[in-house]
Amino acid sequence: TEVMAGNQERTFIMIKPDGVQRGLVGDIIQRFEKRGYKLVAMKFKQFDEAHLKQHYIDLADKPFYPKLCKFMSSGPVVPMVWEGKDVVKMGRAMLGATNPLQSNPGTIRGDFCIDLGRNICHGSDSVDSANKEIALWFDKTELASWSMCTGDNVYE
Ligand code: RTP
Repeated sequence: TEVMAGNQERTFIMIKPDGVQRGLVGDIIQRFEKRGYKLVAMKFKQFDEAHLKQHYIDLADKPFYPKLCKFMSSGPVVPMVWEGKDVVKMGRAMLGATNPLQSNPGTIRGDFCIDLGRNICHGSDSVDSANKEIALWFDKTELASWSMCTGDNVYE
């Protein structure tokens, strides 16, 4: 396997149906862009319940699994791949805690959410799950190869 440069870590971020319906797509994308991360792939599409069941397979034994998968397939979502240094951990920090009651103001959830089941975005919790999720949501040919025009201004 290829050796990845330190700034080529990738994460899977997804705007959920509630985030789309509330008109927060632009704001969420903008936060990742402004931070300096690179967009590698993105879709705008409604997916079926079977696909969401696969995405959340690790939660299959939780009581909220069926309603979560049903909600997530109730409207279009925006699955994305973002790339950059420590983007998995930083992505989670930018999203804020899963439960909005614990998400700090300034985070995406801390600024826009009230309810756990309507927390508007998803982010991979490890490099390992990021790789799995990216493979589930995107074909290799859908991952764009391009260079940002940031020169040496984002990374020293
Ligand atoms: P996500 O995958 O969406 O980024 O969230 P997470 O890892 O922070 O949280 P996880 O525990 O994996 O739960 C996934 C999503 O399920 C919903 N949830 N509902 N008790 C409940 O009703 C409950 N618990 C979790 C949340 O929308 C959470 O983001």
